[in-house]
Amino acid sequence: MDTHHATSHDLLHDEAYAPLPYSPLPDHPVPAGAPALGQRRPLKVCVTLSLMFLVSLVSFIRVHVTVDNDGPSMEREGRGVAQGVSEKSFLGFSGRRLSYNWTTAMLAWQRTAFHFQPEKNWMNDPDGPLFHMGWYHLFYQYNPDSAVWGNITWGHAVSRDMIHWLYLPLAMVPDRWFDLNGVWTGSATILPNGQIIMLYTGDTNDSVQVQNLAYPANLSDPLLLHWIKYENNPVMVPPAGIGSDDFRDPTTMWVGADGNWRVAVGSLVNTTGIVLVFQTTNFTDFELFDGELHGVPGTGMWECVDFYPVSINGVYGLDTSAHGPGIKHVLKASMDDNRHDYYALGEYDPMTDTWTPDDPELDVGIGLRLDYERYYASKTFYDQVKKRRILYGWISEGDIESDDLKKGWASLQSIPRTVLHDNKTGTYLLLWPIEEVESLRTNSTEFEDVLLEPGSIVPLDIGSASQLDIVAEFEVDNETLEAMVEADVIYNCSTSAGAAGRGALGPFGLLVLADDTLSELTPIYFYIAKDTDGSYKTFFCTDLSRSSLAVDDVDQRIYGSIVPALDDEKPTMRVLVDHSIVEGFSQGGRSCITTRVYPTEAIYGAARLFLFNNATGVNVTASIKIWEMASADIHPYPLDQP
Ligand code: DQQ
Repeated sequence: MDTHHATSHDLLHDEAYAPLPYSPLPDHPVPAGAPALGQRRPLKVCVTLSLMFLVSLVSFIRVHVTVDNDGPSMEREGRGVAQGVSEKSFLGFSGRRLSYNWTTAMLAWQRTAFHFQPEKNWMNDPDGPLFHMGWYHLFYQYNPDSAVWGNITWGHAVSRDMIHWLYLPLAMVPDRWFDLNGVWTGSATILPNGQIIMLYTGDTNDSVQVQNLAYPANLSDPLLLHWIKYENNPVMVPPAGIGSDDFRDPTTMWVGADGNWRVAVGSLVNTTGIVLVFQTTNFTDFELFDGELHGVPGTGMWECVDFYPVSINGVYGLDTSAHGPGIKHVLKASMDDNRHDYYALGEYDPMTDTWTPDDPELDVGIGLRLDYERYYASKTFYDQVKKRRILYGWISEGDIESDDLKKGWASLQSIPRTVLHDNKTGTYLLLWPIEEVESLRTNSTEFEDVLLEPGSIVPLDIGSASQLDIVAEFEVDNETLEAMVEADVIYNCSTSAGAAGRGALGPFGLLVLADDTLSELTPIYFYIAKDTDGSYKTFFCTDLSRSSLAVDDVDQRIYGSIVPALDDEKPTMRVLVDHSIVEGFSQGGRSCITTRVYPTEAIYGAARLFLFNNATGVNVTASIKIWEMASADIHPYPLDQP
């Protein structure tokens, strides 16, 4: 492994500010010991962001005018909604469904190198993840026929490490009356005797959502190739008062205080999202409990509920049935109304089978999110080998459906994330890419103490930047910070002008998937707001408004949230770039932002990485380490070979 080191002195110098428009400065002598930063292109470039601001403003206005002219796209109904599940595609902003003139090479670049995706066609929710006889199994919502949602079956793949994958034949297809309109989402439970119980939602021949039981035909098959659907399915039907299309996505089961097994199912009453709980002793007969595990008025239908314990001070994950002192329970639900995954920490009472949030203001659907952009229908499982809880999430496309049909595939799974209780805040979870992804790290380059003056951009000459693992730490000049009386008290990532909007203490961070001329760039950044009482808020945001020149086809919004950066913490981020996906994690995984990015210029060898500071009033110092990432090995399992 090759590691380079550079310092701010290597990158910045007196000629830091270039004239507009952006034009890299001519090359300079490279200080002894510095990396070969200038070999591929000019070395020391630091330009004002004024141009960036103007260009952004123009494109920002253009995007918003488009929305105003044509009406918000979400008013139009797309795939899934009529069938009783949430919208499955990005509908575009214009409503005109214009398609950019993509070249084959542009579309080919969008396919990822180390994220799980099927060989072709449509995928959505992760289903029934589990570990069995040496293999991690992933099932997923899959359309074998097309790159759009429909004809939903269970795709199946196995992996030794959740990074390199082998595709297996379809696990379950819609072939019985109780799932004829789709083998929808479900979860696995491994019983103490090793039996595997799979509960899933079937959309029946009459479009009623029911819960079905399936189990492996041969438990001693490590690949779990064949699945038997229980003959007398369904095992749960919509109870009285519950709509036939508001009853879906059973969780992994857990053992209650009486020794019986429980399962939770998401539902809706009026506009209140709720979780129903059933109990069973034999996995074929289920009895509905009176009342609900929990519900939150006004949040709409809860899809893909997940319910699991976390250890308050532990470093390990917990089996789903664990409860007692030192344990909190996470309740997560996917909001059908806004298609975001919300979670809350709280107390599970095993005697009443109810759950109460620690903070009612941070309740499910109104408080914290697992991720602040494109991340939905997520599901955890307990990895009994490494004693950790692992989270998968469905990453949908942020381009229009006709583009997906052109490229022949749609959607990814996130890099699996470990889930831990954040002991420092006590209110957050920490989500972090599984350690196995680090096995793909190859050449690394490190830049220490890079000074980012207000209005500067610093190119990081690391070669092509389409597959990266980046770890960055920022330090804001403390004297200026302390002296500042007030700055942007009411900041909000989504309603801000994005990375082009200049404040006293932000934005600063990274530009990923940018080209040399900055015609396309995706900023992922911090923004600090300071109140008159001396308190700070740190925001972690990403700005898609200039991520692609294909403006009519792709999502161009600005996303993000507050992330607690505690007194002894500097703003830190980790970013995984893998072609059309960028996964960002700040403060050790307290806040995550996953975006889909579709550049037309910043692709292949033209994709670049920059540091920037667009604050007006503060110097920022950055230390950053960047690894190139190898591709994962993802191909069909050689079933015909011995
Ligand atoms: N996807 C499945 C449903 C679930 C939805 C259908 C969430 O079971 O509610 O493909 O994306």
